[in-house]
Amino acid sequence: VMSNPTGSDSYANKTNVERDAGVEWWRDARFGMFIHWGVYAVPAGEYGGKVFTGASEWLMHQAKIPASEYRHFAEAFNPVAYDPETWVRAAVDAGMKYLVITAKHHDGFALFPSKASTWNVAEATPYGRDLLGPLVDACRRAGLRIGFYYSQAQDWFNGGSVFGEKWDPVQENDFDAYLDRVAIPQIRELLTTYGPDIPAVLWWDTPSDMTPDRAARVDAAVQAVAPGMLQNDRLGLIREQHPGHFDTPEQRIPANRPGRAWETCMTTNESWGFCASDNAWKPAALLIRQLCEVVSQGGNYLLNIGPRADGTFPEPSLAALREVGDWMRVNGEAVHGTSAGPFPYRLPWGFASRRDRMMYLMIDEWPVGGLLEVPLLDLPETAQLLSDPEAPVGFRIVDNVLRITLPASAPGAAVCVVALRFAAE
Ligand code: JFZ
Repeated sequence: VMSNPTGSDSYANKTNVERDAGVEWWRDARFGMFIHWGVYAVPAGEYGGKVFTGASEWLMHQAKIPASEYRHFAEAFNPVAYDPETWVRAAVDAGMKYLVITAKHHDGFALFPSKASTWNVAEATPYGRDLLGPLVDACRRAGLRIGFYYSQAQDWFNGGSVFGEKWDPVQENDFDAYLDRVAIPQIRELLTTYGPDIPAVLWWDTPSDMTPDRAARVDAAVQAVAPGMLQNDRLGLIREQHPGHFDTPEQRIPANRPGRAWETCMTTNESWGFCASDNAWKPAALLIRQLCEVVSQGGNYLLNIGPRADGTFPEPSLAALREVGDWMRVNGEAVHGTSAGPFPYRLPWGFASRRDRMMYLMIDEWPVGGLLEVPLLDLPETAQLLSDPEAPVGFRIVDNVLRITLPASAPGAAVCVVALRFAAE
């Protein structure tokens, strides 16, 4: 229980099994969609005739735009083409099991109606109504879990924390007053408006100015309405006492850490929010390889989309999602419900995951002549290529190494999965 970080029920005193209670669905999911959406999709990384590269959701900060100017982007934010069913279908078809959306990012703009600040979609935009509710409903219908990203500390518009130098008088505010006036009431709104299991996750971020005391205050507000709420490690609590339920190594894939849940978030190009000048789209084959590597090390992969201001996904990210989905329909059993494979590092040919008696070899570098060497001493009962179950696959143990004989050349460009089934113990 996070509200009592120093008591006997503190995180530090819990076993890994206790720590994981409530996290099982999340671990089994393995693959989710991150969505960064807000009024920053209107300027899309451009201001005053200047193009800003990097994270477009940071434009207000990068270009030092005063709140009185920045609010004009909200007047142009009218996502009439927003159709949450389409978003959810894209996620489900890609093999994703959950979705995390920016309820409020660092620019302080809320995608939901809020009594705590008029800087929200219902009051500051011509669209004039909630964006989260319809998405929650679409997720529910599709059996997708939905989590909320909430920038609890940084808020450049409502008097919260500012990274580096301030540039607007609205930022000269008492941080504790901001927490009480905006952050905590909005968190309560998010936890009480959409139903008992919504959100499924709270995704905190960049806890600058969040002392452990302040973090405990925010957490107490969470626990009061949603005890046990699944949270990431970016609230700002003292790590040894309660680091949240999962780590969030960002844009990077760490080595195997059994016992501790974690999630790597990645962008489909280089920005999180929609950025008109960013054409550095990652090929689907790379996204698939990253997913495999994360899963092989026991983590979750949260793949980000930055929707346009009109409410649609950029075509290149839709194309990537479709390709990932094609791969997942064939190979998804190597991802969903699996845990880390036995190798805490990359093998010359790729990665491995496992579930019960199954082990999945995820091959991204086809071995010369199709001769795959796996440092294992157990002989499987069966070995099968998921993309071509009829293809002959030989296996035997030679010199303490499991040798698998595959077709001489790779059947396709993307990661190819060999499923091994071992005898019951
Ligand atoms: C944060 C945000 O500032 C950013 O806009 C985006 O929402 C991203 C998902 O999270 O940026 C970070 C947070 C943590 C690290 C790097 C960027 N980190 O731990 O390296």
